[in-house]
Amino acid sequence: MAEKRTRTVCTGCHQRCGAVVYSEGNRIVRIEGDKNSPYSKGAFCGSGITQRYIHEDENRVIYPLKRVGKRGEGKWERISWDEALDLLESNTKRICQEYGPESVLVSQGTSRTSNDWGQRLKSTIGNPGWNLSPLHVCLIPNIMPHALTLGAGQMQGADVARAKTIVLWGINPISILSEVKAIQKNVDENGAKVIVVDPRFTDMANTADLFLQLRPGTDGALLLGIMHVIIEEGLYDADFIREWTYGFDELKEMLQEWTPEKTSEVTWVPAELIVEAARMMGGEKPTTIYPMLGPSCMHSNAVQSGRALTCLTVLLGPVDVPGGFVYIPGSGPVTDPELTLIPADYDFNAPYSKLIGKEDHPAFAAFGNSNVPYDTFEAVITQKPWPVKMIVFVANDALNCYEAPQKVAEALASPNLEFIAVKDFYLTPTAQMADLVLPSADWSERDTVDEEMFKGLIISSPRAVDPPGECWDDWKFYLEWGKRLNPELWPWKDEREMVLWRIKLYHGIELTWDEYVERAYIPTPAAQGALEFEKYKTGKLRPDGQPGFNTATGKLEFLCPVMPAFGYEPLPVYHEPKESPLSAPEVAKDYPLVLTAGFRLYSFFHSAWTNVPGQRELYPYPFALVHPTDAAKAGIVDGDWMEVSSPRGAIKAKAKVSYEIMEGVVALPRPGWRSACKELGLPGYDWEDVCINVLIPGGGDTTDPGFGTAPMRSTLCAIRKMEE
Ligand SMILES: Nc1nc2c(c(=O)[nH]1)N[C@H]1C(S)=C(S)[C@@H](COP(=O)(O)OP(=O)(O)OC[C@H]3O[C@@H](n4cnc5c(=O)[nH]c(N)nc54)[C@H](O)[C@@H]3O)O[C@H]1N2
Ligand SMILES: Nc1nc2c(c(=O)[nH]1)N[C@H]1C(S)=C(S)[C@@H](COP(=O)(O)OP(=O)(O)OC[C@H]3O[C@@H](n4cnc5c(=O)[nH]c(N)nc54)[C@H](O)[C@@H]3O)O[C@H]1N2
Ligand code: SF4
Ligand SMILES: [Mo]
Repeated sequence: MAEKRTRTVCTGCHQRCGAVVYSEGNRIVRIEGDKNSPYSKGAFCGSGITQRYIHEDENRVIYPLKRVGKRGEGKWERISWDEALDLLESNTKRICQEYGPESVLVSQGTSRTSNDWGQRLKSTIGNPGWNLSPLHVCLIPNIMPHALTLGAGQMQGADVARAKTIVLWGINPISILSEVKAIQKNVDENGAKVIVVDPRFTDMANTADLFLQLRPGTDGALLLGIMHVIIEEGLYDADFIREWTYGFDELKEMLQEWTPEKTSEVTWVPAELIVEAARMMGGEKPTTIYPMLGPSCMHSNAVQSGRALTCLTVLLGPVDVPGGFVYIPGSGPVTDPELTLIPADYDFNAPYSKLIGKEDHPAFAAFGNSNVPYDTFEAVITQKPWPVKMIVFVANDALNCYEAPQKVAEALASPNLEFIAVKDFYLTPTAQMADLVLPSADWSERDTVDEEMFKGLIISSPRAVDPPGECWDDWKFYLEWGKRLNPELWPWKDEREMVLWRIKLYHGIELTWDEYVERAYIPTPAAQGALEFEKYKTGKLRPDGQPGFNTATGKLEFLCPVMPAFGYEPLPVYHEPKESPLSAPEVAKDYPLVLTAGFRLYSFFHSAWTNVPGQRELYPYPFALVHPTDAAKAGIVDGDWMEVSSPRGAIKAKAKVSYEIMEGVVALPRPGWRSACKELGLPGYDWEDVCINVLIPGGGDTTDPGFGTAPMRSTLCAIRKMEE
């Protein structure tokens, strides 16, 4: 049989590596990295290669399944897509009519396949926005401070390839593999310095010039301490600060108390390292800071830590220079109103916007455009502020994703929730609670790709093989569901038409399908724009075309006058995490260790792929990183099963006793080890037994005030050896 070669894109994670898939008939025989990909340049990882396995995995759901027994009982009947769409259509229409569109929610996990088409579907229902998603903990708490301090609606803007000093702040090299290459090249060729700030000894810490190991959740304090030294030692550009920033004197005043000694007490970072870090950052400039989830996404003080981080970026300015913080117009999620059907002036905090939790967490409504997850699951149970009657989960294993899964489980089991659909590859813990399960095509089996806008390039992603059974692309699913609700809003014949229409809409480029596939990596106008610098001098950062920044004052804001509207101080004030040895000494008596839950592993994407032998081999069991001193105190040795508990509950994990984590801290990795791996004879585990979020509080005053961010990376826990 002739071998077919297809160049496409792996969407196994957000890297979007170029892939070359070789197939025979409908079987994948091997996969290679695409050397022509401008990002991955031929690199490819084990997770991407799992595609071969997933394509043929007999445990996949490959037909629509309807529940026939009681909810959660595991009795299913195969139905046709037509019947599945009938069920979706009738429930959507009935519930919208009886209770209003705000009673129908669509939930998505991390950005996977169809952010914008999902938005269009929600607008079609009449309930616009992201609806339900983990955006309260995933990177949007980074975007808000960037937008407010810097006037840049970006996650970050680190030009790591040209910086002289690179600060990797709470970022896992796993999540930025292609940029790691650029960093290494910069280090090797230009002698760039690297500073790593993380409670965990990451792979980049290994070769860094300076490694600051801090107590989780104290990033805000460390940032203030570093800024204190920078100002004290005059390591900033006074002209730039005078001309382009707002509130410097107030910041300076506030920083007075943040001496290296005080900062050290709070953060557990030695005072001399704080001084050294400040000198290194303020010395060889441009310095660029690259943050991810660590500092400002999963703490009760997340947003103010993010504010402090962006203030340090400003203090290390000028910004928008090669090697510094760079403004990339047009980057970020795709929100074109013509596609999402959300009007450009739609205000998610206005009375007409029906978002659960927005009164308590107005910043999340404004920047996350979503219902607050915990409050939403609670609303299912209490039916307040209004009943939630239907949730469709697309690429989201809610029981393994959100804080306090105990509450999620209660909601999913509640008869108040009249209809649950899950679209996934597998019968996940969440899918097992569904009324309808919908089979899904993975990247080698579909013609669509999302997120190309993030990279400023159009990347074509044709299918290499056909999906098994009746697995549908998520785009096709939205198209067919949308047609049932309002065909005028969904005029396309198929996904390919949607792809081409979208490219024309965003980029003004008209292509045929063959051209699109053939040209592969197509530069967009936005990609050209990224090469310009100091755009604030030429009015290119503001909608009114005036010089300055797109902030309330037109300047970079150390003092941010908009913050109080969201319930925060205008300066980046440090607040202790709400459950820490300092803020909750009573709790700390029983739970003396600080817990950070969720760092990424190479072989798994969130809860997925613990069934795949090549991936599971690397991390066969749920585990926790424990410092040797803490392990010894608890009589635990490497490989012991432990109970890790918090005031919310307990899970089990094997001890990985290692200096990788700092003393006094326990770190749990993200996956839930939910699936058995039959080839290796390794079990799957119930979420009640191993899901890290069992330990995390939800709702009430446990979260970041304006944002509703759950403190997944800074609470308290205890460890105890378990008998096998
Ligand atoms: N404690 C703690 N909790 C966390 C985190 C943490 O660090 N700590 N991280 C949080 C973050 S940042 C995020 S983004 C969330 C992510 O949470 P989720 O997005 O829910 O996690 P995943 O397991 O990636 O995805 C859910 C499901 O999508 C399925 N899937 C994969 N690709 C596709 C596809 O193309 N189509 C369809 N239909 N299904 C697909 C997978 O099989 C999986 O079951 O978790 C959050 N939860
Ligand atoms: N292989 C793989 N890749 C992934 C994912 C995956 O599940 N698997 N998930 C994807 C998703 S949705 C996201 S959002 C990104 C996340 O990407 P990252 O944020 O880069 O990855 P994490 O490992 O979640 O967290 C980054 C670092 O934060 C550290 N950390 C923990 N607590 C603290 C703290 O209090 N302060 C500081 N400064 N650091 C802390 C952790 O030790 C970790 O090294 O990864 C994406 N890429
Ligand atoms: S899973 Fe691996 S190969 Fe696929 S995009 Fe991510 S890093 Fe690239
Ligand atoms: Mo995420």
